Amino acid sequence: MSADVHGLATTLEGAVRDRRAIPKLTDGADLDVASAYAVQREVIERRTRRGERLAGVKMGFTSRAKMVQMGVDDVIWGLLTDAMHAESSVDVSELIHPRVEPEIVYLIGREVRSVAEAESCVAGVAVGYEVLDSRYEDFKFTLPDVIADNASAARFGFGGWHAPRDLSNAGLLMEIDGRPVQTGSSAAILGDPARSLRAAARLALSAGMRLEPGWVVLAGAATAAVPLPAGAHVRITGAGLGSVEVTT
Ligand code: OOG
Repeated sequence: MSADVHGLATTLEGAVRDRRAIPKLTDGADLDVASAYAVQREVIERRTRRGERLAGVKMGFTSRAKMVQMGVDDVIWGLLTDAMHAESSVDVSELIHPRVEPEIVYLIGREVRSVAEAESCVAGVAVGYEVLDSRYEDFKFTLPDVIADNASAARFGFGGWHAPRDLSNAGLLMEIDGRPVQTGSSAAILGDPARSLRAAARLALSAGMRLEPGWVVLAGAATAAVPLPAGAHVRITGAGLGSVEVTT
């Protein structure tokens, strides 16, 4: 691992602080997937040292629509902190060029000690949203770039919790200002978002972590992401899961 993990973490933090997109890291540095995860971890550890708490994980590139949109073809993860949890409004002036996408969200009720028990550790499911804000110019990146950038994670929210259930084919609708902008099915998430949950458990275990009680797992978008302007009212509805609304 020859990448300057600390220097690259500082570069990414600078983009967040200045709300200014930067050229992708691989333009100037040799970055493989392992070093990219080390950069991601460093940025998150700096946040937790400043008092933020880990709140869960997000999965990325779990759907064909997203892989095609972003030109990437591997499942990745990012780490969420409580400061990214947005409840019902997002101040887009704090972000660079935000996009929003619908999500299936799992609530972890019990520590996940193995991939096999992941589903039995779920306490609830909800429909949610994720606001992505790539720190790179034009949302253009390679796989190591987006991993280092915590899978573009910026803000997230979710609706009311429902009892765990089969989500292998739940319809999802995203509306902005009352206009439908994306429709899809949870089946687009690796065929069943439960697979994404198991992948999250596997990635956590291989990183020496465990999904913890109270954490959320964002299973990944079922549709492409759309630009999120100021003054917007977004509603995401999931069949049988109610809806979640967010204003900007
Ligand atoms: C990376 C994040 C991808 C998803 O749901 O696939 C992601 C990006 O597109 O900027 O969160």
